[in-house]
Amino acid sequence: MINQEALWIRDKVKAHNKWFEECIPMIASENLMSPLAKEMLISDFADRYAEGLPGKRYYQGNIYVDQVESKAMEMARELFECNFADLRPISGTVANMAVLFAFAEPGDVITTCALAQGAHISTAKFGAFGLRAVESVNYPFNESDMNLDVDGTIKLLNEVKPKVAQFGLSVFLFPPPLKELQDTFQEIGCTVWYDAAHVLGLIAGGQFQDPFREGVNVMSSSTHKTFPGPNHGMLLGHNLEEEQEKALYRAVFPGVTSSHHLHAMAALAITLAEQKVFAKEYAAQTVKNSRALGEALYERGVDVLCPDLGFTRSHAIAVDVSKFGGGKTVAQDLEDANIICNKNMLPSDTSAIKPSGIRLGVQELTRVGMKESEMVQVAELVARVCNKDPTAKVKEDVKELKRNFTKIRYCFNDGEEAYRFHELV
Ligand code: DSN
Repeated sequence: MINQEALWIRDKVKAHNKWFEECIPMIASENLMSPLAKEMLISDFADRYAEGLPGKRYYQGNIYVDQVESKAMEMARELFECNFADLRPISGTVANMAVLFAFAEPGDVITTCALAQGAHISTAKFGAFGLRAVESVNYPFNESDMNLDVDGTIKLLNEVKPKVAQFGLSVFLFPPPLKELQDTFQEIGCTVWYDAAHVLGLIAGGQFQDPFREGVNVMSSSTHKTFPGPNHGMLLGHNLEEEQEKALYRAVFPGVTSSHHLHAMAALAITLAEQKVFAKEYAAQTVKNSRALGEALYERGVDVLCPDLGFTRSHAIAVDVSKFGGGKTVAQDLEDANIICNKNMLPSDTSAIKPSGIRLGVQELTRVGMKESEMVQVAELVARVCNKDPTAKVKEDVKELKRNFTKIRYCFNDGEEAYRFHELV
């Protein structure tokens, strides 16, 4: 027996699966989990509780949970070549809150980027930074190369002497110049915090930058963007003092989590095991694809930012679509053509509601096997929408292109259907 409401919900979710199979998904913060990782989400771990660290729990029943979590912590330390890992934050923002609670008191100064420069919402006064009541100060930023102004940043750091210097963006095109800032970090004795959410998979694969070898003390992250794991979070640290490690553990539990979504933690453990094998190849292809997409769009008269710098060194590109009606209009038109992306503020924008840009990420298209030649086809489809080709017509061509790219790659179940709905009844 199954009632109408349950059937209705199920049909909607199935319809979503089918729709995404026929879409070109380019939200830069999403990805597809491997089937092996997804299996963990419907395991009995989903129904259980664990509080505290493996071996020091407040509940019984965690014999296997402890083994999985300990192994996952070990794999995370190995993959990111660091000596601290905590896999309990249930999202990237929760990981960020844990860092704030561990390393800053209300009133402390934290340096960070501004939202219009691509910073994450949690760094805003109305986000997690505001909840912790820290005083945030923004770095000087060069719009032309979408990166920090090195001399200005050194000057600012010396002036405000932050307790914590925070880096990492949601429009994360180029690595921040950490090496150039390393001496200043040492001189002022600040904690260096890197929000790796967007680029975690690239770092795992040896692309973009190596934060722990460039002066970073603590890295917070979500685990489902370029790192193709579950919707979850993670903290990593290197050469922290014992008191700092304890402060992070305490901030995670009982600070900002109770139980920590054990099924997602197990899915993250599987993804770590897979990424030890596939991260290098996947990350390299992802970056090649985003640069190819930038080039092909630019050649078609679409204003991709930073042409002189090869558009990007990550999975994402930023595009100024003001001449085509602005980010809101173009993102909606693209959705009507089954191309999914988000409107995005560019540095010169003042309104988050009516921004002039869109952000395009290629990590999911790479995950289903697309390479540089397909990026040219995707660019052509995006350019046609920008130039007001009827969306219904473009949509048919989107479906045709996607038909050959519905299988998951760079994981142990290579070639299995990526958008499959697991039928239970
Ligand atoms: N807001 C997400 C993004 O799309 O970048 C990150 O949490």
